[in-house]
Amino acid sequence: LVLGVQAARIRAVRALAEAWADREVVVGTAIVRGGRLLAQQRSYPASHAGQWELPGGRVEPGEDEDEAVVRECREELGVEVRPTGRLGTDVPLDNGMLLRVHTGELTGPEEPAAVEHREVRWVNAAELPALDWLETDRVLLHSLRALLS
Ligand code: 9L3
Ligand code: MG
Repeated sequence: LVLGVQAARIRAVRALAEAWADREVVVGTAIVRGGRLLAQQRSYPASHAGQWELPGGRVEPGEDEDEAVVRECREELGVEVRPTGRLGTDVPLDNGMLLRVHTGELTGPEEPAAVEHREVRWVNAAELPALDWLETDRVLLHSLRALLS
């Protein structure tokens, strides 16, 4: 009986892990330069307009996460970024996907621009908590702050 219960537990944990691993990923990008993090202010949807987030978006079919980071930073900011690693934990999104944050550095001469956003801003560690972050991105503030110190 004990072994049966254990086996059932193991199956349940494995099923949960697989369901989690199957979730689609939205990448976020933590770009740091000179002790400041690049944040962008959303202009849509209305429910999130005015709130701040890390640049990024859905990983498209056939793309890996690094490629999604590079593409999203081009589309949203008009900059070239080199992905350098991962930051913090995955954050579950309301739509069933996972927000997964990568770190990156600017490699080109372009300055980030608010292409489809309201504003972009370089923020230091002290300014970080005062921004009205999306709830999902705010989860990562401790990790983001550590990146800046
Ligand atoms: N999202 C949350 N935090 C972020 C990003 C880039 C995205 N840093 C959420 C907002 C949307 C979904 O992920 O619900 C898809 O993002 P987008 O394609 O609207 O950027
Ligand atoms: Mg986006």
